[in-house]
Amino acid sequence: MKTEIVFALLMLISISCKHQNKDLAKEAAQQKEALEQSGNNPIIRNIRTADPSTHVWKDGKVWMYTSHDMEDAVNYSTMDGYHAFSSTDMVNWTDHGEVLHSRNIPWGSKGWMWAPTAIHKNNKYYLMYPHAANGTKNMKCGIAVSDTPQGPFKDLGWIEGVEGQWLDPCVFTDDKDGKTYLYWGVREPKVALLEDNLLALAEPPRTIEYGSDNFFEAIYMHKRKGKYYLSYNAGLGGFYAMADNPYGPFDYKGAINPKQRQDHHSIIEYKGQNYFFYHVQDWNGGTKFRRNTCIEYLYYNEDGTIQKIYATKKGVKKVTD
Ligand code: FUB
Repeated sequence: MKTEIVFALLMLISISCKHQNKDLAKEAAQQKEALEQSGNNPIIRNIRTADPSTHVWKDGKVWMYTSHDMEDAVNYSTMDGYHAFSSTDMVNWTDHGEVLHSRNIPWGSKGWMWAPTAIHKNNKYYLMYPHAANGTKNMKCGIAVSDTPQGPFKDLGWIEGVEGQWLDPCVFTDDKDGKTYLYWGVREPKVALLEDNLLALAEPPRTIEYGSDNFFEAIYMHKRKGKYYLSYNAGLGGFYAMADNPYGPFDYKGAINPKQRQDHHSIIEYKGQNYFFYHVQDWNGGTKFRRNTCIEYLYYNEDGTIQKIYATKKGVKKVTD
């Protein structure tokens, strides 16, 4: 009799453990699913943001300038201004509001405020931006200045010699000699040294050799351990090439984030970790005209090449000091 009771008790314990294990597994799966759905990407949710240009300025914060997609957009013409955001932990972002609007650009059309780029130089903060000139769809490269990273930015006109159907400028200062270069172009990447005051090109533009023919738009330049990385959108995904100087020729390296509907991106190191900023088109009713900015970790291989990156809902974790 006693043995039967003990056996029955053991059976009960075993059944209850099995249930508990099942419950725990179910809970873990639910948590995983919830995390996937409500992870940290996209990082900005109060408005639609695209084309992130990201920087670590001298206040030690990450500053991000984005273009602004409208909720009812059916093309890119209604993008009418830039927003500035800052963060110290990659998860909590302060929206500093609109820092430049098309109404404040006397030479420009309403809307058409496309992918911006930014730089800190000569103790000022500058935005450079592709914008349609008055009454046309022809884009020029505007330049605006502010004493503070959060703006507002004041338009200073445009940079002569940088024009096109669209441009996607990227401004870059070489830490080797403090020289600043402007990269831009659609289907054909271009580069030119800028004057020290940034208001004009200091030389005729050069076409960049990058070892492939898949360049489309959204050029980006960054430097790490003496190597220059030219990255861009090739239509479906970001690709890159490396060189030992800012002009190239660059050595083609292939995809960063293959087969993904992403065009503009920027890359920074913050508190010892590398990050890839980009935008997606599929969040909460998103489209190619209603985009949202996201972040992923970026890792380099020993030889300096970049490991492939895939878009996640999870994004990146909060940085602690
Ligand atoms: O985001 C607005 C414009 O769309 C960009 O400047 C172009 O590259 C295109 O992606």
